[in-house]
Amino acid sequence: MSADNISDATKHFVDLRRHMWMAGIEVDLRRLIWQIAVTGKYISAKIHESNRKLAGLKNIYNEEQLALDRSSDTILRIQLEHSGFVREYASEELAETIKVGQGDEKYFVTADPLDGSSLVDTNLAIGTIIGIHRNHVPARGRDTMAAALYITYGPLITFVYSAGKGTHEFVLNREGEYVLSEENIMLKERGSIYSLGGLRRDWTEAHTRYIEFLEREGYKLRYSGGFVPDINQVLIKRGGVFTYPALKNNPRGKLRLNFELQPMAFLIEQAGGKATDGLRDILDIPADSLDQRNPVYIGSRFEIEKAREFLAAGTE
Ligand code: AFP
Repeated sequence: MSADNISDATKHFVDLRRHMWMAGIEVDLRRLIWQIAVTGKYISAKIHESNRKLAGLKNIYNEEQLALDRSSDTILRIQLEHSGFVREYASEELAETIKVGQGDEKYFVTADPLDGSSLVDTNLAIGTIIGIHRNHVPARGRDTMAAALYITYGPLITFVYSAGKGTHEFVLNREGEYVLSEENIMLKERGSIYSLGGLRRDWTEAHTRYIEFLEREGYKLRYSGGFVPDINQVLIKRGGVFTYPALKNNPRGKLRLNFELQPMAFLIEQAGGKATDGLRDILDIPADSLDQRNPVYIGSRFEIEKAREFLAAGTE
């Protein structure tokens, strides 16, 4: 489906299910994506419930935060068990991949059920990140990924998905429907914002030179500390870069390949952008373990190519 198919006047009447059907996405995959979208509403309800409790119990915040991560994971796992399309489930909250199907289902799902949960008390946006694979995980993303999506819980709840036919955004309306808001999102060649993880004092020289280059070019700093809203910003503003680099004391960076980086790389590539660890495309990196971490530079093409150049020069 091309961006011209649905005009601004009519797109608010196209809901997620109809969009996936019109785009010709395979029936089991679109049912699974729909099931996850519905699950987003339950997780959002849990966040609201938890926030009310937190208001009066700030001193036990850490325990409450853990409970919220865990309950989001449980909600998601139960929904996937009931979907009938998922064989195995891997979650940032679990040490191992678990079986949720009978053994003949088509899909393998990875999840960061509630990314950025340390931001709940500040009322900044947080999110759920999902990867849908055709084979076992851990895996090299380009070999196995069928779809990816994230949900943002912010002033609005938005749902961004790609099943390999572009990247599209939906907004949950007051009637509880996900309606199309941005179809076939395409990043520009370059953007004007940068989002920087890690402490500056821990950056490598090559990374520091890259950031100084962006600063000379006039990039504006935009970092919330939540991967989902930070990536969403690059996508919706049509460009820029998010990076969580290799650090001097931690060369693998912070973010997890299977749970965070692969799904976002899939969505950004489908939107015409790029994602790299500095040398390889994120989707080309073999995953050896579930908790594998990698550095990341993700966003519009110009900034990611520049990151590659600066990092390559740094190793010469
Ligand atoms: P939490 O889920 O513990 O809040 O971590 C969030 C996160 O994994 C990701 O959403 C951010 O991009 C990254 O951490 C922020 O890390 P710093 O706190 O080091 O900036």
